[in-house]
Amino acid sequence: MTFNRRQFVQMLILATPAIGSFPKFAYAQTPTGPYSLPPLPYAYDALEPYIDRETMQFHHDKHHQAYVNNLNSALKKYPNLHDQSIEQLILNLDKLPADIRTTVRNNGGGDLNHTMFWQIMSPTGKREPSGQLARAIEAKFGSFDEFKNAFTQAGLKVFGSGWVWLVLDKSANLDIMTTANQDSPLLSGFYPIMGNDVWEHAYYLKYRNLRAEYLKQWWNVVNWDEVSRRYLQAKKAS
Ligand code: MN3
Repeated sequence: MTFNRRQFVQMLILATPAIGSFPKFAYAQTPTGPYSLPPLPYAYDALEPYIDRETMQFHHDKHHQAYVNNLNSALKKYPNLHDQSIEQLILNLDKLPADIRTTVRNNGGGDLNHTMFWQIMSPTGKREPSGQLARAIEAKFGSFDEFKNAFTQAGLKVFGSGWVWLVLDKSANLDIMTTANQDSPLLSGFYPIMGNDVWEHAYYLKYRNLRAEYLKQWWNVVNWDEVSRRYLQAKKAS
């Protein structure tokens, strides 16, 4: 399994001549550099009572902004990389100048992950998946509740800072995975359909040390229309 996934990523990278055209698998095109902080698609307090205004302000304006700033500052001396999307940078990490690899992994990952995170939450909308995504989740996990439970348990088990994900593999199969720090699932050949941030900065002001409660309440703000859109596009590209 691991070998196959590695091979797959290698294939993606080899198929990307000198950081050229973007691999088909990772369809999503974020803007090229220098990068900027995307505006939050709703008000800071829109996700209350589940995620509070202060957390959103700090998380978006301070934490996410810092990832963007660090990424731009690392790329400053490499103008030849400024036409790259963040997905391209992440998928081509091994080809980047050695002195910026870790910064791009952490801060490019941070920017990419958070840009998705704001979009896959919303104050309104359906609170469970429908259509093809709902059927795929049921086929893989048994039921939506079993999926939620498995995702929540995986999120609880992340030691330290990281993310829990629903991903799509190269054969268009869904799976749950976790990553440390700001690592994107793209690094290991999976496409992130949705992810929850389990860094303490995502929940500590409101939930303190109770990550389980945060993970449970987070289901109240998932934007299933956007998650479905990501699933269908990735599935088409896989
Ligand atoms: Mn975060």
